[in-house]
Amino acid sequence: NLSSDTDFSGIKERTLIAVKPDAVQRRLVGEIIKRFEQRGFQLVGLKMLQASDKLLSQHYVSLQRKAFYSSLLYYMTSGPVVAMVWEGPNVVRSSRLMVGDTDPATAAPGTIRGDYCLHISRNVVHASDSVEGAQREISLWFHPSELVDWDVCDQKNIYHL
Ligand code: IDP
Repeated sequence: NLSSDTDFSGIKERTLIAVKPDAVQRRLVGEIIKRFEQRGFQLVGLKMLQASDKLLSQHYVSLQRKAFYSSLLYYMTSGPVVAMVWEGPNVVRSSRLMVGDTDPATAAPGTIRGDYCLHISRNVVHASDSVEGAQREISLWFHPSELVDWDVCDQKNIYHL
């Protein structure tokens, strides 16, 4: 019985995933989307945008005193980003595991960073690191009207309810 060892209470949990400018340039958008789709998560928001300094300064507010902060903003504004909201049980924790360590040098093979990049300052993807952080980031990047609440028709094949 799956439900005895896994907590599926947060089926409607959501996270912000962003394909960073290096990954857009390297045509990795489809590859990154594919991994979340194939895992069984549900796409509820998707857009391409040129992120502003204002948005990024709010997004990375906790990093403002870091030495790499200005180069991080330069990187993140160097080209378009594809921002997505994915939904599903434990999506925040699972997507962090799928994305891998912040530093690609220690990201496990099989993770997105472990498979597609080499340097911490060009690490291809963002994933929210907590449920509260995800809610904060989703509200920064998306207007509520841009998120689509829809039913997956074969949900019983993915979740044990
Ligand atoms: P995370 O993206 O894995 O959550 P954070 O510590 O929140 O990691 O850092 C945000 C982003 O800032 C990283 O994904 C990376 O792009 C960049 N970053 C973090 N640490 C460094 C560093 O030491 N040098 C350069 N860039 C860094």
